[in-house]
Amino acid sequence: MQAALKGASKMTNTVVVGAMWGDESKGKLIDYLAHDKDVVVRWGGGSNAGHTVVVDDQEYKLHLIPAGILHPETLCVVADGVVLDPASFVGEIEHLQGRGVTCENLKISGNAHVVLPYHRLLDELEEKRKGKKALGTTGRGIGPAYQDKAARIGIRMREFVDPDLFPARLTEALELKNELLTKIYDSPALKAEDIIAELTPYAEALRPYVDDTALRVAYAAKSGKKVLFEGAQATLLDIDLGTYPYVTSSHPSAGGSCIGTGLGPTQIDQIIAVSKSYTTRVGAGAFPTELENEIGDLIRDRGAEYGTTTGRPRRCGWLDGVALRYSSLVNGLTDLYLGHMDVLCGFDEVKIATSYELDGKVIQDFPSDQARLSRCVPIYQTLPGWKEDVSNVKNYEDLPGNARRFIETVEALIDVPITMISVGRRRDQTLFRK
Ligand code: 2SA
Ligand code: MG
Repeated sequence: MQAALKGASKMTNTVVVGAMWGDESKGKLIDYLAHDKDVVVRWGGGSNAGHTVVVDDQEYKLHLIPAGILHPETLCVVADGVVLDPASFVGEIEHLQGRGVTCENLKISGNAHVVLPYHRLLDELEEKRKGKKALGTTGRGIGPAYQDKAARIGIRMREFVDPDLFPARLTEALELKNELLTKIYDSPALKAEDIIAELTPYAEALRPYVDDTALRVAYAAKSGKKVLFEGAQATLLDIDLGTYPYVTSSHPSAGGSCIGTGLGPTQIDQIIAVSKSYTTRVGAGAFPTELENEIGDLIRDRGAEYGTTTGRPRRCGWLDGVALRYSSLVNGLTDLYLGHMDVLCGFDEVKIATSYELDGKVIQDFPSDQARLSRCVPIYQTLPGWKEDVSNVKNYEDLPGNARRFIETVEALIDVPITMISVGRRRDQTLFRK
């Protein structure tokens, strides 16, 4: 760590968020932006996230480790707001190391909370209990882990890797969990000694990575280093700003990037959201532009719309410009990165929802609550499609006119510049407009 420094940084600290309900291919943009950043920070979520990064035709699937790990010089930080599943994290480190990726620059906040076996179990049991009202969680124990954090009974990484603290903390926490398991869910009690024995090897493996990351990030930024905040999940899954209760339990919107990471809001000068040129959602909850027909199926097939984490088929629909405008506003976006333009080619016409009809009235603004959103019917602007394959296009000007028209229509609708466009999964399939 460094001592206090005089003089200010020139900033260029960038936040990347998912614009809609996730799976926007943030990993590709993060990988691209990471090459000239010094620090990459993951601020929230857990192994419910999944980023696929393709480098030289090699595919890397990352869940908890920031995508910056593929750049050996970059400091990769798992910050306070993350809930970390030890087995999953160690598995990821081993997988990366097995493929020649060094994890020496990886740091985990001692304040990050641990996802324990009972969190996964309770996630599963609670979904079953809800039956038809299930949220469609990823089953990774995320909600129950954040519940314990908010209730101030969670176990943090620093305690987890300390053999003098963890057994007592776990035994204490388990008393309450066993009450829940046996009395509410009619499930057998768990034994503390079994969990301790199962997790001790992971605690040992993770101990060297645990650090005071907020200070490390703050000092790095102060000394002029550039920080990239890597969002997981997406804005409409934010526990406050999203489509509650069909949300995750963290803050994936841009504001969340400042919580527990070491940088304050004044130090962020670029906020980029990633959106596809259509919309997808996994799990339950309202989705006004969903296409439960052959067009939706075609988008799913062409876009390989299946979850990185759970393999679940994603619900697909036309681009929801009303939701995207909301996301642009509440994130304070400086840029939008529009992806999957290659998937959208081949249609005679393509559509963008520009407003909704709600209870007989036309509305322009996105209602983020489930009750109103589920009654919204999208009103579309229809545009001519493009048949040309765009996956090898290198310059914006060389895109088919109808593809450019689509992009410029979205841009006008959200009033945020679309500065980057993706036409394929590889690093080189990206067009820049600045
Ligand atoms: P949870 O498990 O408690 O966070 O689930 C609550 C809701 O949040 C949704 N959710 C997601 N939606 C899209 N992508 C997610 N992550 C993976 C990824 C997707 C995957 O980033 O690729 O692999 O399936 C993600 N994580 C949570 C979830 O569907 C619930 O609606
Ligand atoms: Mg994803």
